[in-house]
Amino acid sequence: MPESTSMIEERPVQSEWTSSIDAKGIAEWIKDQRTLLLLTHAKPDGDALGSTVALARAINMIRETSGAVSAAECWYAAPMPEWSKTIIGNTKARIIEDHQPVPSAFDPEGILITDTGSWTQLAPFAEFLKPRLDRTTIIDHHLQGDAEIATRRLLDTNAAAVVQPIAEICCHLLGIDCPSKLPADIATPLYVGLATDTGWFKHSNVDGRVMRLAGQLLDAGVNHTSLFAMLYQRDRASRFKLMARALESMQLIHDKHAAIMCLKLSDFKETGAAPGETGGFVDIPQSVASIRVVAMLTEQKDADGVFTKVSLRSKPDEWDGKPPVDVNQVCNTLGGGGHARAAGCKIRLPLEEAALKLIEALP
Ligand SMILES: [Mn+2]
Repeated sequence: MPESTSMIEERPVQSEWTSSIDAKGIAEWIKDQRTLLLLTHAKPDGDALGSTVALARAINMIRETSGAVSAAECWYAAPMPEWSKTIIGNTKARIIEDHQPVPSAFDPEGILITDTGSWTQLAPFAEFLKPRLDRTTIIDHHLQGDAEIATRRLLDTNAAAVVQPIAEICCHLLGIDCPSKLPADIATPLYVGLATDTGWFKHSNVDGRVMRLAGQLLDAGVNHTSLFAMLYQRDRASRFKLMARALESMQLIHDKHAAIMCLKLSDFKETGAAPGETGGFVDIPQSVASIRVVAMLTEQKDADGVFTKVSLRSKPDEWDGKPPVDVNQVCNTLGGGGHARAAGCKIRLPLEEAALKLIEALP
C-alpha cells in the first residue's frame, strides 16, 4: 500500500524514544539560554519537584557567581503534594491550578522538561509547548515517551529517579567533580527525588548507583531524618480513614496472586480525603506473601466526566517458575505505561467497568 509507506517515510527521524545528548551537552545548552522554563509532569511527585528545583537552583547559582546569563523558573500543574512548599522554598515557581490557562506573557528561550516525555502527562502545558518544541529539551528515566516533544533528549532508563542524571548536570553546571560537593540546598531536592522514587530505598530499582548518590548527597549536607518526617510523617487523619477503606476493598484474584483495591468517589466524599492522598496505598498489600501484583483503582471526575486512575505494582522475584508481572506491559494495553515494576493508566470508565478491563489485561 503506497499511501501508508509514504506516510511512514514522512515521519520525522526523531520519533524514536532514544537519547540524543549527554549530561555535559545539556549543561552547555543550558548555559546558552538566557531564560529557561522548567516543566515536569502534572501532579508532580518528589522526583518531579526535586529534579526541577535542584536544576533551577544550580542554573540561578551559576548566573549569580559566574555572570552566565541563564535564569530559570519552574511551572507546576496542580495538585501539589502538601510538602511541596518546603521543597520549593524561595525558588521561582508558578503553580497552575486545574483548568487555568498557562501564562502567555513569558516566552522563555529554552524549555526543559524532567521526569516525563509524554503528552498525556504534560496536558496542562500542551498548548504552550506545541509552538515551542524546537527549543525544548527532555531529561527522563521512563521507558516510553513522545519523542516529537524534543530532539534533545537525555533518557537514562536505568536510573531509578530522574534526579540521578540531573545531579550529573548540576555538577557540570557548577564545575564540580562529585555530587558530595553540591551545596546542601541543591543536594536536598535531589535526595527527595531519589528517596521517593525508590520508596525510601526499598524498591527493586535500588542499585549501587542509587546508594552511591544517596551517600554523596548525605555528605553534601542532606538532613535525612527531617526529610523523612516531612515526607512520611505528616498524614491527615482523613488519609488514614481512606487507607482503611482501600484495604477493606481488597480482593484477591488469580489464585491469590493479584490484589485489587478500589476507591470510589463516595469514599473520598465520606472520609473527607483528597484524590492526592492515596500515595503509597498500592504498596501496602505487597506485604502479603502470595501477592505478586497489586492494583489500586481510584475513581475520579474531571470536566469530561468520571474516569478511573489505575496504579500497578509488581514484586520482582519469579514465583512457581513464572517471571514477574511486567506492569508496564499491562498498562500499555490500557493506554498507559511506566516501569516494569510500577506503572499506571487512566481508563475513561466508571470504577466497576474499569476493574473488569484491568482484570482482563492482567496475565
Ligand atoms: Mn521519576
